[in-house]
Amino acid sequence: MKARWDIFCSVVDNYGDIGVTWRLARQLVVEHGCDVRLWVDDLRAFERMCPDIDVQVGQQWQEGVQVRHWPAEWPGAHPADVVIAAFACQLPPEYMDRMAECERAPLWMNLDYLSAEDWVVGCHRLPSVKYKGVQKYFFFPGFRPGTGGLLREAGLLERRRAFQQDAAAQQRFLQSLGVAPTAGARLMSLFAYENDGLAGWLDVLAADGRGTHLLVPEGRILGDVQRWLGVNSLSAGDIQVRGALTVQVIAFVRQEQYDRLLWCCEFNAVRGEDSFVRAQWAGRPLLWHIYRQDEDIHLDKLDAFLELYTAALSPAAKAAVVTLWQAWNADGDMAQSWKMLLEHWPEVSQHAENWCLEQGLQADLATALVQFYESWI
Ligand code: TRH
Repeated sequence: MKARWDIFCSVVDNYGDIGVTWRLARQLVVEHGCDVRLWVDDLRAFERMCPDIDVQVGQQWQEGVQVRHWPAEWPGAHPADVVIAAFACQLPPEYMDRMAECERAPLWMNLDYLSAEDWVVGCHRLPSVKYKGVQKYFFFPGFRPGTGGLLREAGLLERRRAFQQDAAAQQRFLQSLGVAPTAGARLMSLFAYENDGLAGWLDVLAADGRGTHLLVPEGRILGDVQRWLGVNSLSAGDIQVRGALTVQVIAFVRQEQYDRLLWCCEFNAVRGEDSFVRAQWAGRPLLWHIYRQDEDIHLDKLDAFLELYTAALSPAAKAAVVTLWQAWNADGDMAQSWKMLLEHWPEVSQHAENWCLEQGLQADLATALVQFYESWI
C-alpha cells in the first residue's frame, strides 16, 4: 500500500516555504510512489511558480500531488501515515487531535530550515515535543553527512550538465524568456531582497572591461535597480544599458524554468533557501543573500556555510568569496570585493562544480525522509 503523506505549508512571506514543499511533494510522488496531500494556507504565492494553480479552488491535483487549501477554518481530514510540518508551522489543533486518536499514530516531523551550522548534525532526527502521546521529530536538511541532505531530484545533475553542453538548447530557452544574450558578455542572474550594496556592484559592472548581461526576475530588488538606473518603473521585458552593463528584467518564471535560467548563467545571485540550493546544483559561482533574522543570527548561518563551502579553496580565493558574500549581506564594499572575485574566477568556477558534485554524493532530502519513515515503521 502506498504511504500517505500530509505536508503542511504556511506561507510566512516570500516563496521559500512553498518552493521547498512543492518540490518535495512532487518528488515523493514521482520517485517514491507516495500519496501526497500538500496543505497550503496561501495559494497566491504558489501560483507565481506554478501558474496552473487555481487560487479559488480548495482541492485540486497538480502533477500527481493533491493540493489542498488550508483555510483558517479547518475543513477536517483524516491524518496521513507521515505528517510534515514545514518550517515549524503549527498544525491545525483539530488535525493534531485526530492524530492522537489514530490507532497507529503517524510519523510526525518538523522539516526545519536549512543551515550549515555544526549543531544541526546532533539535532537531526531527535525527538521533539509530544502532543497527547504523539511524538514529533526534528528533521534537518543540511550539507554535512549526518543531516537530511538537500532536495535533489533523480538525474538532476545529469540533466543540468547535458543542458549546459547544449548551446542551442540554452539559446532556445533564453529566447523563450525574451533574452538575446549580449555578445561576449557574462550572463548573470539577480534574485535578492532589497540591498543597498547593489549600486556599488552595478557601478563596477558598468565600468568593467568585459560586458555583463544581468537578468533580474521581477521581485524585491527591482526598487534598488530602478534607483541605480534612474528610472521610475521597471517591468518584465525592460532592457536598460549603462556602459558595459545590460540590465534586463524578466518575468518570474515556473520553478523548472528558473532552474534552467540558473544553468545558463555564469554567475547567480540568489537568496533565502530554495534558490540558494538550486544555484549550487547549477555548478556555477553564486552569491547568497541570506534571509535576515532578529539579532543578526543569520550572519552565524552565513559564516557556517562559508566555512564549509570555501574549505577546499586557496586562501586568496577563499578570502575573495568570503569578502564578497559578507559585503552583500552586511553593507560592505561590493565594488572592491567583486573585483577581488574576478581575479580568482577560474578557481571559483571550478570549485562551484566540485562542490556540486560533492554535495550530489549525499542522499537527497526526499529519500532521507522516506528512509526515516521506513526505519520508523
Ligand atoms: O522567496 P525566498 O526569499 O524565501 C524565503 C526563504 O525560504 C527563507 O528562508 C524563509 O524563511 C522565507 O522565505 C520565509 O527565497 P527562496 O527560498 O529562494 O524561494 C524562492 C522560490 O521561488 C524558489 O523555489 C525558486 C522560486 N522561483 C521561481 O519559481 N521562479 C522565479 O522566477 C524565481 C526568481 C524564483
